[in-house]
Amino acid sequence: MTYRFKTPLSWADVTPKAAFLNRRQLMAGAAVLLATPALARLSYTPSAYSTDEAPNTFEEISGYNNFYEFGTAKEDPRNNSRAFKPDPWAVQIDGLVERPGSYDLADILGGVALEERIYRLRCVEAWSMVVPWIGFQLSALLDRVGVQPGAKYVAFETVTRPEEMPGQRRAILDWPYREGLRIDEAMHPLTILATGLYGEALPNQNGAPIRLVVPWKYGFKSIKSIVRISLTEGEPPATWKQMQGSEYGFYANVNPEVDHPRWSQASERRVGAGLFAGRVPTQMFNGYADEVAGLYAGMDLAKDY
Ligand SMILES: Nc1nc2c(c(=O)[nH]1)N[C@H]1C(S)=C(S)[C@@H](COP(=O)(O)O)O[C@H]1N2
Ligand SMILES: [Mo]
Repeated sequence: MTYRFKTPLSWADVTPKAAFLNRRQLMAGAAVLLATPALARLSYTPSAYSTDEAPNTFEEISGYNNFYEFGTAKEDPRNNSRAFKPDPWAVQIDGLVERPGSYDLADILGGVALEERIYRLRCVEAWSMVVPWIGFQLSALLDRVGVQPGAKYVAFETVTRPEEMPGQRRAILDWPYREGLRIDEAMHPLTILATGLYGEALPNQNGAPIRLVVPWKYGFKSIKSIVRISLTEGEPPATWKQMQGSEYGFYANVNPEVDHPRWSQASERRVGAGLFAGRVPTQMFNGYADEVAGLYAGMDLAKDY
């Protein structure tokens, strides 16, 4: 990692590692932290939004990925992303905003407080993990650039760099990868932009240097390596919906009662859980129903999947 984050807190201001270790006396988590002391650490505070479930190991989180820009096999993103350069980085913010422009990542990070958010991640393919993200609420950034009253959606775009992303040299998807949220979903406190995990800058394969995380939705909504955020009036294009709209909707809320046309969504395989664990039941809104069910009051979730 060659780049540094500018944060309002210094490392001495918080004791995230101690807090982290106290919270989970798990040898697996501790071993990962202790095994990587050399890398630059980010300053952050713990969050009440974190789950108490045991996080997956760094090895699992950074070795089993979906990031088709680097290939479609789970090990491709790690193996094929070594030449990707997440620094320097800028995000264009435009559309229905008061202060549009190209924002350097350092500028964005200078105005936010990083938090650790330990979230469940549920892929539409019916596997899941628990990831200790480092990030900040998307709402903090949107408030800073000023959302105009007419904005009803937020659109996101991944970087286009076929020279660094071998998957983009093939027509696997309609590049660039695009995703979107309704404005109330984007402003929800659970919705974050992640810049790290396990206390360190994001590995390239996890969407360096900045990616979306929306924990109550299927993983494909959590778009990686973002270079553009646009506030729009109409529903923005979403890559998987455009590709196969009968299987992947705009909302993509985790829902054990609405099956994928080709497989059940009632249960999931927790990656790395071993032979004993088997499958665990999938929870409504991935376990975040108390926080987000109200966003969808009156909607038919089988129709607006
Ligand atoms: N740009 C981009 N973002 C992406 C994807 C992708 O292929 N390209 N895959 C999505 C899918 S399907 C999932 S499950 C998550 C996986 O995130 P992870 O590899 O960090 O676990 O990233 C999402 N974001
Ligand atoms: Mo996914």
